[in-house]
Amino acid sequence: MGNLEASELIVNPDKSIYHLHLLPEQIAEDIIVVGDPQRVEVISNYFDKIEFKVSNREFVTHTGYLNGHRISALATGIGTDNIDIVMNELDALVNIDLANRKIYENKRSLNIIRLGTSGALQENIPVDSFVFSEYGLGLDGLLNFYAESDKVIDKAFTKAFIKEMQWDANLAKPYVVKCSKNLEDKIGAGLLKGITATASGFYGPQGRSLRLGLAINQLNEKLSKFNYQNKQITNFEMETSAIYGLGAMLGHNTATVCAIVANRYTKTFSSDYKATVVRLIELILERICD
Ligand code: R1P
Ligand code: URA
Repeated sequence: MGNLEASELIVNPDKSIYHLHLLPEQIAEDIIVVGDPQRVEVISNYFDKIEFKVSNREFVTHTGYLNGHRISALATGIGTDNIDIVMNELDALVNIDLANRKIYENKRSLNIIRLGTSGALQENIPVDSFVFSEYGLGLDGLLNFYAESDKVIDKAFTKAFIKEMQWDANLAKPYVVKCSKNLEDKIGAGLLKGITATASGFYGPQGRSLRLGLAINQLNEKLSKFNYQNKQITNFEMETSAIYGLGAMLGHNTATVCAIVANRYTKTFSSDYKATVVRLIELILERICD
């Protein structure tokens, strides 16, 4: 295999990777990813020692130690377009020799755990509760750009969803990818589990209408009624399907746990969602680092 060209693998003059601005030694094997850049400091405030703080654009990374366990917290910003950057560049940091522009023969796997905020689609999932994403249901279309997506998408599940929902052909083709079993076992115990729908926007793509009308009739009602092998679509957010899909294709372990800040059925929003996010961070840090 030839060297990766300058326009394809972009390395900054300081030898860091293009958007994340990170060097390979600046990330841990266990990485918590969050949408909100300010959440990174909320997480790293729990670290006993901080080794690196790096930021570029919305991509803020803090790496340090908690209970002797090396860990990174990294902000992805919002959306699967950002996840495409984050997952490919994290993978490049561990699986590509950036100096020689060559893919290493022996590949490394990262544990990538998303802690997000999310809107519940079911009446019985209250605000301020937590949901573990057993599956990511991509309504964003990102994975369809990759040849290897065929190997990681749950095709029967995806087909059933498209058929039952009578999915509009003008929208991106949906895809379903499962979380990693080892991370589900490590951090998912006792949590409500479900299918997380990843949307390509916060408003129209999640059935929200402020001044603009919606093209898809009763999207949320239909999603909440969908059932596949006794599994329901529990919640909406904007990153998980791409994290699961790219992680599976690149050989990394992935899982998402969300703090439910809105309930779309009861039309409620948390009165203090940041406190709920803090509780989620404490729970998951304990499960990763103890
Ligand atoms: C929308 O408000 C953002 O919040 C959710 C969505 O996925 C989207 O990124 O996650 P974060 O709280 O991690 O950003
Ligand atoms: N994040 C989302 O993407 N949707 C919500 O309803 C709440 C948080």
